[in-house]
Amino acid sequence: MPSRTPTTKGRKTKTREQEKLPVCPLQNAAANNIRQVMDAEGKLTGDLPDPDIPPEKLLHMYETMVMVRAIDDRGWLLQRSGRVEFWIPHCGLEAVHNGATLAYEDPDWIFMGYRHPGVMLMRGVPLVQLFAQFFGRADEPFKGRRLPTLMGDRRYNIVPMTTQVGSYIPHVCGAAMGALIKGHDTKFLAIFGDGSSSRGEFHSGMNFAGVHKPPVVFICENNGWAISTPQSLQTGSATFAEKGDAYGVRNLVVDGNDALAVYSVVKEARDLGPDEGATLIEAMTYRMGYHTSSDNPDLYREQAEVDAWAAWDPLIRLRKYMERKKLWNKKKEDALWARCKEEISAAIKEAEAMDFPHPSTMFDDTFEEMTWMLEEQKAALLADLEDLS
Ligand SMILES: Cc1ncc(C[n+]2csc(CCOP(=O)(O)OP(=O)(O)O)c2C)c(N)n1
Repeated sequence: MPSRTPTTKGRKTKTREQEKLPVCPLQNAAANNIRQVMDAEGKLTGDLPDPDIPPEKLLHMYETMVMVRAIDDRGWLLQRSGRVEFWIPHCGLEAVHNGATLAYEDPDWIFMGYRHPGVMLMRGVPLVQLFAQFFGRADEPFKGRRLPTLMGDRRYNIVPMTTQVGSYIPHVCGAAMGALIKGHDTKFLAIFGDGSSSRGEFHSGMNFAGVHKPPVVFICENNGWAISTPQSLQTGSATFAEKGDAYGVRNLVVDGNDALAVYSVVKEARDLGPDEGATLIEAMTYRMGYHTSSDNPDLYREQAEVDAWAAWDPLIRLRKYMERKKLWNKKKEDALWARCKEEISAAIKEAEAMDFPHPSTMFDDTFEEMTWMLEEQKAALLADLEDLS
């Protein structure tokens, strides 16, 4: 785990009761009804069967997970050194979005959140395109006009998230319903955070899904926190998954740090027949890093909690599983990390050399024909820029 996990500085003294709390629910997965393939050491638990993913697919997923971790490490440094405006960390969340993407076929549509760069990489989006987005350069699908890590690309059937959390839950329902009505067999996946479950859109979407049965898998990535709001202040329910019961939506909780378990339950849900409808999967995981580069988690969470989750690192578990299968070893691991770092450096060099968008392009792509108000504002901006030059 990277060194930027919160320090102990300024922490409150814990009570004895807090000291004794089992802070990582994955330790008691069976008792908590959290579906698992492997334990912390990558050994089969006997709960879900080993999905026996073909080696080339498994390696593709693992290599992408490592790349995603390496991107997070570098992205943080780029933000701290002023080269990237903002950063949304995703360390610790690699198993959820990479495992889920592997369970989907390329023609399927994925509605992603802001902590899921592996969705793009698993689908074959070039690394330099990701960095062009992080650096706000003009030559990327959003023309340099979105916050770093708010990614997507319709050429790869990946829908970018709107910054309003949860707002895309009804959108995915509508898109899936459209496909169903047209008789397409395209499937849909949406990944959102636990904080989204407090939005009206979550409830509208679940109600729609229960009634109309669109082919959607909803993943509620429960990473413990929504900025500084813990699960206990987000919901009075024991799980986020069980909210599906109220709407007639099939639901379950999976170990979100177990890429094999995520793959298994998402694949099963994706492949359900047309009459079986949607599934709500709560992926139990943990945001190891800061909420964003503007956050300080030292102020609201305990280091003991972070440490307990570090023992369930999704990369280490999958690596140990692959070592047992004789698919992986230390030499390959070292070579992979070196390759990822090199490829990232090359992508940064290429992306930083690209042009920024012209400020006036902020008015483009809003209306087919620009309104008179926007025309006026654009003219005023151009005049100001002229004065400054
Ligand atoms: C509708 C809306 N309200 C508030 C915010 C501000 N905000 C940004 S991220 C965030 C927390 C979201 O938590 P969660 O859905 O659990 O996702 P996480 O960031 O933990 O991955 C909030 C409240 C927002 N983006 N959209």
